[in-house]
Amino acid sequence: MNQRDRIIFDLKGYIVKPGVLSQGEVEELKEFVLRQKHEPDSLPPHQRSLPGGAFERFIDHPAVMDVLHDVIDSKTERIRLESTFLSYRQQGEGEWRPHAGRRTTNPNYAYNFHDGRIYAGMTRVVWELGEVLEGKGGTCFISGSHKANYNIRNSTETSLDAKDSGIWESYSCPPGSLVVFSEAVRHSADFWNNPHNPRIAIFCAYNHINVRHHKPSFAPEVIEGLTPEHQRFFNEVYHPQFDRWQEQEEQKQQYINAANRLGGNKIDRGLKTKIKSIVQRFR
Ligand SMILES: O=C(O)CCC(=O)C(=O)O
Repeated sequence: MNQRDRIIFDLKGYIVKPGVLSQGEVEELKEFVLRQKHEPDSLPPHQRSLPGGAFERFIDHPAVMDVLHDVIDSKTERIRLESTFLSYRQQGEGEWRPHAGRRTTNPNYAYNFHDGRIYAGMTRVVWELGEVLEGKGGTCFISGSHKANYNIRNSTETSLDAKDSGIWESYSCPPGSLVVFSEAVRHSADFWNNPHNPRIAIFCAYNHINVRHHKPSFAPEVIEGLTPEHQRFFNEVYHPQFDRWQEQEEQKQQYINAANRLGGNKIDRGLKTKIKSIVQRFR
């Protein structure tokens, strides 16, 4: 992320990156998710729901990882994708349901800043595949509320939550834009009111590999159909150091096998003793 985006994300709890995708990419993705919605049986089983099929390469799209590396963890192996869904709204559809907001120690979506960097928990990445007009149905935010000190969730000042309270923000953006927000910021869906097009948005919830907010609900065949690099985003909640131990164990075994093979050959006795002692040390 560039410094400007970092500052804005920290200040507001969300950023909008307009026009990240080309028109061709938007059309391809839109057509695909609408096919998943309307004719899933026309697709092979591993592509019938998100994150499968044409969406797969967007799991770790460079523009997404650029933000997540700065707000969740600098290492891709420590980032999980725990939920994806399509939000499709026609004119008039939607709801006003403010939620989250305020400082929280809940590790699922706590927002922290420490030692010069952001440590966000659950972070929503939204691919807006249609045009969004400000105040006409895009996600709404109370800017800065991820750091609010007063309890704005159960506030007696309920008027804060009214859409016309004057503290809610929204955005305009062209198709193919990215909206990224901390789940800790107070936000709400809205009623879609753009006469030109429906809302077609793909919502993704990323999190640190050590925590999870959502109950897992991905279709196993979809995850199995992804490449190993993408499957990694759907690992269980654990620390990736366990992967490294397993890798080290496997490597050790390979050395032992290679050394044993070598030791079986006709070679200098001194070298054989050396190999034996190395194998001994590995055990
Ligand atoms: O539908 C929207 O615009 C917002 C969805 C939402 O509230 C959420 O992802 O937590």
